[in-house]
Amino acid sequence: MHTIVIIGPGALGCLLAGRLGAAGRDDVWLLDHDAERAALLTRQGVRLTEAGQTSTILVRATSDAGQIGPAELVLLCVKSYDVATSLAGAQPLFGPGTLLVSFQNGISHLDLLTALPGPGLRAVGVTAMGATRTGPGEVTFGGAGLTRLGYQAPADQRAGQRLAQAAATLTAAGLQTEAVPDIMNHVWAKLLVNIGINALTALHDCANGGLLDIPGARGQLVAAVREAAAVALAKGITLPGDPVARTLEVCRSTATNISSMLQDIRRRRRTEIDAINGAVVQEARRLGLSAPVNEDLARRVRELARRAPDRPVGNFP
Ligand code: KPL
Repeated sequence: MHTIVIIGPGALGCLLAGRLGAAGRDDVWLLDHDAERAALLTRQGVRLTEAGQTSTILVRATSDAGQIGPAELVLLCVKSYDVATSLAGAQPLFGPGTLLVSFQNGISHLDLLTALPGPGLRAVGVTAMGATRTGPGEVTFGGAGLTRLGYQAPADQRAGQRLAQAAATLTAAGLQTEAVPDIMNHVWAKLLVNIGINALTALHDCANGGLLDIPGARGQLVAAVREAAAVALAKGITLPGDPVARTLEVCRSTATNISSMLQDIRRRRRTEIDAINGAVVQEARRLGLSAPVNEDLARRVRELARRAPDRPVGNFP
């Protein structure tokens, strides 16, 4: 039995904790910076709704990583801007044999992941699973999708085996997962979808599918994705298929979803704009390019977030 710690009880964190807890093969913990919520999660467990059926899975939650001690596998499921603080608070979990897999939107946290003190093995996860948090410890599993894990730089055989084991553990818990050698291509492929959808749904205050119908929105989406794809190509990233077609397809397949950025704006929470469109602008600069469309989107979302307290709060799940 291994110790597995999920950091962050958001939608993905609760889904992973619920599924790994239900599999019953490992000692599963949730690490939450909020001690009161951690106590609530330990009392009530994780409530996972799938295909209309809700099950409760008991997991142990704590705000004190010292209570858990060194873990074999740590899954970091916090927002990109919380990565540094979360890693600092999680140090007691890390030893030379600990594998950390970090799941965030965007790319701004990737350098931090390698630079900050932490575990011996550090990988990145990209998931296509759909999960929505409906309350503390409550999550609805909206759709199965492949999860990919990989190292940012080529790894040795032992590191490769550890990643394959982690993928097997998640797959055995019913979450189809693969270890891949080209994770950065997948990180960028997902980034481009978020580039095309998140900021624009926040600015137009619409569900993902709305971008296909609102006059002008589709053109803005195409311009933002094309511009970011040029940055990706200049960086040597290989994109699977046409990123514009893929983003439009995600608008269709998630037509009624409220994007995470629009949810953040409506809930008056910090957005991930700096990790998504803002990060592409930075990356473009590093490469001697410019990204005016994404720069403009990032500026407008930051402005919207500043004005958000005065806006009426719309309906959202
Ligand atoms: O990942 C998403 C997000 O909202 O952050 C998309 C794919 C846009 C789905 O809503």
